[in-house]
Amino acid sequence: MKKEYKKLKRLISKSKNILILTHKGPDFDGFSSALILKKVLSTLYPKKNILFKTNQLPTQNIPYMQEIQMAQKFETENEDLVIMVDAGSWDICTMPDDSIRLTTAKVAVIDHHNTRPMKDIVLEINEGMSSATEQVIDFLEKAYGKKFVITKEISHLAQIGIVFDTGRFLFENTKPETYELMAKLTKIYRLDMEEFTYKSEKFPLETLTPLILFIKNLRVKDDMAFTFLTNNDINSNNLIKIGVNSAQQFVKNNILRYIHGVHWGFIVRPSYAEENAWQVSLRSTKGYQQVDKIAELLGGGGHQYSSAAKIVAKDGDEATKIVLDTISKIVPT
Ligand SMILES: [Mn+2]
Repeated sequence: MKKEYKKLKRLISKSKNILILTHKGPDFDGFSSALILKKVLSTLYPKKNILFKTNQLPTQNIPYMQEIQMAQKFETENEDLVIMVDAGSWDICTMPDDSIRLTTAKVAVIDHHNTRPMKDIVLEINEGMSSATEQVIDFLEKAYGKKFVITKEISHLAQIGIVFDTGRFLFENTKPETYELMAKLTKIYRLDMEEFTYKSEKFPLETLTPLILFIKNLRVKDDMAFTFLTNNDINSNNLIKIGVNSAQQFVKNNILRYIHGVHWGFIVRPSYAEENAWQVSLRSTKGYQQVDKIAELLGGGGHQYSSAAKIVAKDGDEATKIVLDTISKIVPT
């Protein structure tokens, strides 16, 4: 067995109270990896107290949802082991004033992102798999052998996590091992991918007005497109967070790179977590622009072709100007 697997197995068996966390605003990989780990460990160790806490529920019904413990604040209690899945730091999982950050418990990470985890963890399991879900399943299989049984529900959850994080196997993170695992999972239960994707792409009605404004504000410069919202757009149209965020997602995923002649771009939206803070998301088509370099210059980070940063500015057009200035420093025109 891999060294890190052995180490985590030993830590789990020594701990009485285990807390599982994932990133804020969890996606289906976050929920699936956490719920599989929680459910399987609770079955293997019925005497242990194992909790999975998060701040919001999934947007679709998924197996074992009732196992989620909702928490607006993450407080330190009696935990002796914290396991972060699909994330590698307190910043990604909790708010600055959550007392869990001061825990004396050991912290372990199971992730698949290529960002480095925070320093004070005892171990990281991350082999760059398709998803945290695939990494959790691999750990459970290797560490517990026949004792780990893939039930219909576990199979369902696992497929949700993998299908979501690989964009239905279109992304490069899909490996031969991912297909091998999928073959095994679908023999037990077959996820209706069409229905799952349809449901996960639905959006609230409040998306439409900010969507029109994002499109109206969109500009094209060479092979790049960008757009933003201003305070005036937001206030005079009474835009709300849920609509703005979902419109931003839509533009980012379906419009920015899809105009003829355009291969990359960015979108600016209000951060909502802080005053005068704006969130910029950058996207590029493979081989065109390494947007992580731009995000890093802006104090953010991410993947080569998908990255983000937070910008301090009074208005969205001002934040956009900051991004454009940064781009002009490294992108030859
Ligand atoms: Mn993930």
